[in-house]
Amino acid sequence: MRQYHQLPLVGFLLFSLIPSQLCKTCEVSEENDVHLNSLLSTMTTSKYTSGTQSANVLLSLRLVGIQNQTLKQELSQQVRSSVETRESNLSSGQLAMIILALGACHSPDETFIYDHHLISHLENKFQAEIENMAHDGNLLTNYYQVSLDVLVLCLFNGNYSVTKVADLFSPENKNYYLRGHFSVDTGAMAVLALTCMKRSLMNGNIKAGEEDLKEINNHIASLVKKILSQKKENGLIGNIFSTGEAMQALFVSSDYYKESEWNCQQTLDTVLTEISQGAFNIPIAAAQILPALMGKTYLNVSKDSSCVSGSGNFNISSHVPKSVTTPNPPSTISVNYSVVITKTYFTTVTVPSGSVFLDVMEEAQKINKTVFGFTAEKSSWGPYITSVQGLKANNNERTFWEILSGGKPLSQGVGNYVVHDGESLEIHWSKY
Ligand code: B12
Ligand SMILES: *[C@@H]1O[C@H](CO)[C@@H](O)[C@H](O)[C@H]1NC(C)=O
Ligand SMILES: *[C@@H]1O[C@H](CO)[C@@H](O)[C@H](O)[C@H]1NC(C)=O
Ligand SMILES: *[C@@H]1O[C@H](CO)[C@@H](O)[C@H](O)[C@H]1NC(C)=O
Ligand SMILES: *[C@@H]1O[C@H](CO)[C@@H](O)[C@H](O)[C@H]1NC(C)=O
Ligand SMILES: *[C@@H]1O[C@H](CO)[C@@H](O)[C@H](O)[C@H]1NC(C)=O
Ligand SMILES: *[C@@H]1O[C@H](CO)[C@@H](O)[C@H](O)[C@H]1NC(C)=O
Ligand SMILES: *[C@@H]1O[C@H](CO)[C@@H](O)[C@H](O)[C@H]1NC(C)=O
Repeated sequence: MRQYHQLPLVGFLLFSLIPSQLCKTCEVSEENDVHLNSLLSTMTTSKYTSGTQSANVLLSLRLVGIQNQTLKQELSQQVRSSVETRESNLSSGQLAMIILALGACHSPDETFIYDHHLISHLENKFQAEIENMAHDGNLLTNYYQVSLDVLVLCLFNGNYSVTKVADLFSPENKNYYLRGHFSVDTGAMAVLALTCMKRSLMNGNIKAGEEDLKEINNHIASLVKKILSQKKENGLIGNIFSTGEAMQALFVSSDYYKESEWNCQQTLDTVLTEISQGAFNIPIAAAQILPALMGKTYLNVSKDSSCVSGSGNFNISSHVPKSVTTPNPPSTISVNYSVVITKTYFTTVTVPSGSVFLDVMEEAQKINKTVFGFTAEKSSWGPYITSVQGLKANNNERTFWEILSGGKPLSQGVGNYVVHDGESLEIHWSKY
């Protein structure tokens, strides 16, 4: 039971650091701290293959003040080399996330940002997004990334037009919606960006008309309402993977809702239960939930804060709760796999138990390459399906390959979703 000795420290830190107006009743209690250790252990033991993934994790570790220098050095090195090898190919949001991670606190990485003119590169990439939007109503990427852009330009004193941003972020814009549903992740990132702008305006750091401030206030109010409307019975907001970002948005916007409208403790309890069931078993998922659990938000990024004297000065335990294994699972399972374009193509695929969606796709591809052939790209969340039967997803046309089970969209990607015997899996040519 040695690994539990640091628990009271974390409880104490959380209690003393979360300002009371933020999240009054949210406190990770002692017996639950082991769940935070499992998040840290996921981030510590993973192999990092994408710059964005490393940046998300580095940002998270720096925000909560994790002390593992070796890990932070490694991540910082990967993030910097992703800039050096492919700066011009990074999307606007990828570059924004990289700047956020490198500049999260006062460290030598800050020099890298300025030596490589990353802020002015971001200004240009953001400008290109706006121009594409004016041209055909679509961004080069998505609203989540443009929100990241604005957040970073705001935090790092980049140049942007407040009026243009205020217009762009109108809550009625279709880009907040994916597949006809309000995207909580996107709305939350927009609230963080707008709140940063609002604070800069109020501090006099940037100048803008009275009208702009009013518009920004209205946008925040409306987005907060939409985020809260996605609150589920168990306290999750959107789904489990958007909840951390929604919590961050709600922390910084407490003036826009009544205390009775959000039970933070209930949300926190459900998240902790999900953590213990292994829901955040990939590093980027762990990275996106951790700051909120420690009462931190991306607005706490500051070049004035020290990288070494962090708050989460606790020991990482490698102890991970064992997941319950079902007794004698069948050694192979069969699923029905379909590709749906306008016509449906299907087959039965047999895979070892414990296989993921991607394994099924690979088996099907062996059966008939013409019908089930596909391509995937590595991304920060794992493999992303880019084409099936040669038909490619396209941002400008808002098309993508959607994955479903039993007719319901999955909330994990093909590399992580573990399939079950008798399941009906589908990959659908869809629009978002
Ligand atoms: C925008 C978005 C999309 C867009 C991406 C295209 C576009 N126009 O940008 C669309 C709508 C197509 C999409 C699709 C899917 N998405 Co999505 N998406 C997002 C969102 C809101 C922002 C991503 C982003 O730009 N990040 C910032 C940039 C800087 O990072 P990036 O790594 O360069 O971003 C790229 C990848 O994230 C990739 N991507 C987007 N979604 C997903 C999902 C998976 C599993 C993978 C591997 C990659 C991937 O597209 C981004 C742009 O190129 C995130 C929210 C979040 N919290 O991250 C969800 C999110 C990543 N998506 C998610 C999911 C589940 C999916 C789908 C699997 C849904 C489905 N049932 O089909 C599919 C992917 C299927 C496939 N083909 O492999 C989950 C992932 C959870 C998890 N544990 O894996 C998230 C976290 C949303 C959530 N709260 O549930 N998505
Ligand atoms: C720090 O991170 C490294 C990986 O970079 C890992 O090998 C090591 O165990 C971590 N240290 C602790 C105390 O967790
Ligand atoms: C950028 O992407 C293009 C097309 O994907 C590729 O040909 C080129 O080599 C890439 N450049 C860099 C610097 O990564
Ligand atoms: C700032 O950006 C605006 C356009 O958004 C541009 O007109 C202006 O010249 C820029 N100012 C500086 C100092 O770069
Ligand atoms: C984080 O930011 C909030 C305001 O957004 C502030 O009240 C709080 O003091 C900050 N916390 C730390 C530890 O910097
Ligand atoms: C972490 O663990 C080491 C060895 O177990 C101990 O010496 C150290 O004091 C601990 N640090 C904290 C902050 O608990
Ligand atoms: C598999 O799925 C297809 C398409 O949904 C359906 O028509 C077919 O009946 C299913 N086959 C089995 C064996 O369930
Ligand atoms: C693959 O499926 C298509 C369409 O059902 C069929 O025409 C073709 O002969 C199949 N190819 C092989 C190698 O089975």
